[in-house]
Amino acid sequence: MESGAQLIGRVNPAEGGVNPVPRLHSRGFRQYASRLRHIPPRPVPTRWNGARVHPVQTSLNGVHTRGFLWYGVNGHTAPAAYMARALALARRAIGQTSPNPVVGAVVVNGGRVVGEGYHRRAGLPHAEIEALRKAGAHTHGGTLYVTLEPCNHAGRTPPCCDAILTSGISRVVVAAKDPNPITNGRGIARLRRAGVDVVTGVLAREAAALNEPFQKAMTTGLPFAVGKVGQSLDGKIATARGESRWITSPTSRRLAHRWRGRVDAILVGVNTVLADDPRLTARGMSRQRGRPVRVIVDGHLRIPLRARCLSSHSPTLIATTVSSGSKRVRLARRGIEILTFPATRGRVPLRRLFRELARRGIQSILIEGGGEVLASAVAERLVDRLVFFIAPILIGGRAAPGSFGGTGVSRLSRAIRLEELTCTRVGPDLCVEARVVYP
Ligand code: AOF
Ligand code: ZN
Repeated sequence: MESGAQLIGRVNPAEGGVNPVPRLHSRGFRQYASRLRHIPPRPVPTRWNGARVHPVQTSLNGVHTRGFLWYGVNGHTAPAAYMARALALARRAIGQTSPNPVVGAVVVNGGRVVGEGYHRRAGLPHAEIEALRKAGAHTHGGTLYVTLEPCNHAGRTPPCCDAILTSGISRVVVAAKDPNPITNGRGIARLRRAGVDVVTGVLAREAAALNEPFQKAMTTGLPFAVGKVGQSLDGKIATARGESRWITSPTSRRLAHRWRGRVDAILVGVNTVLADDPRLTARGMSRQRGRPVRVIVDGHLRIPLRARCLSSHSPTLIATTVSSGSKRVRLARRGIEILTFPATRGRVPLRRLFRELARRGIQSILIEGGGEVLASAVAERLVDRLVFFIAPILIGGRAAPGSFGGTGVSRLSRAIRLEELTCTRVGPDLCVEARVVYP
């Protein structure tokens, strides 16, 4: 599944002059590429709803897919094509809707798109409502394509199922089930009971991938976390003297910066604040208010009061184990929120912190280092994906820190494995992205 890619965005030539041609010829990449080539095409129907259809190859959000999008002849368009449109609409709101999912919807009647819409922000109408409103009087007997199962509960907005039933829509095509326990199949069941023809599973994988943070938060109470590393080819994140700016190229850094625009929070350890003094903002990105939240893990409150991440641009949260002191008071006076946890082996218990963040509606986190925080987050099984920007330089030195600190694993059999590896060239650097598999 191209999941993390949805969250952090594929490396895309349109996004900051990234080299579009993967020039990697490592064994891993060759194996990956040949695996892709050997995926057998999925069986695609040649008829749908009485119309002859033919398969096409296409690319969704830069992710090459095959065999699932097909256009009909005789003026008919197959459901996956409308669903692809609904997914494209949903993508417009990535980074804007939390704690809600991104959702898109299209209303089709008589072979024509008569309305479309997407969920713009929590508290605003759901995607179906937007699309039905646009369709106006043309909903009767029509088909609604929606990327997430319609809700059947009154939350910040009334149940979408009610609006669908009143509108006279006769068929609803759903991509993915809503993982929210309050819906989870109930929306589909309600529509069916009322006599609506409900088709499920159209582009389900793509739709689920789009809302992986929402899915993880709903089902586990933890945010979806992506660890980002900028390192030399020999795995170092600074020299032995502590110099770390800059190892990777401006192109890589620009790309990484864009990802800040898509997550609910950016998390770093205090060592990164002391070494790099980053601002940790998503400058120039249109964002939901108060996002991304900056989270600093600082067990002993070592953060300098003049650190740039304490500026008022976006909210900052410090996770610590220090329960009193004048620094606490001064930080609090400046509006910095401090979360205090009982120390676990002298450190902030990250799992407890992550639970608290999810409780506050933070569903996606970009962990930007350093090596100690990343190692702890991986050791606590909190990291879902990793992205490495690897600069073609060697730093060396026994005392130079590596991208993962901590104590490491004692046996190779306990090594953390990475799956679904992709390698791309980003300017002069390599970008390796993968899913973390815990033993
Ligand atoms: C839909 N269409 O566009 C979205 C849905 O508080 P509310 O009323 O906004 O409800 C939020 C929940 O509704 C959210 O957790 C998810 O289960 C569902 N989101 N459902 O039918 C939409 N955004
Ligand atoms: Zn709804």
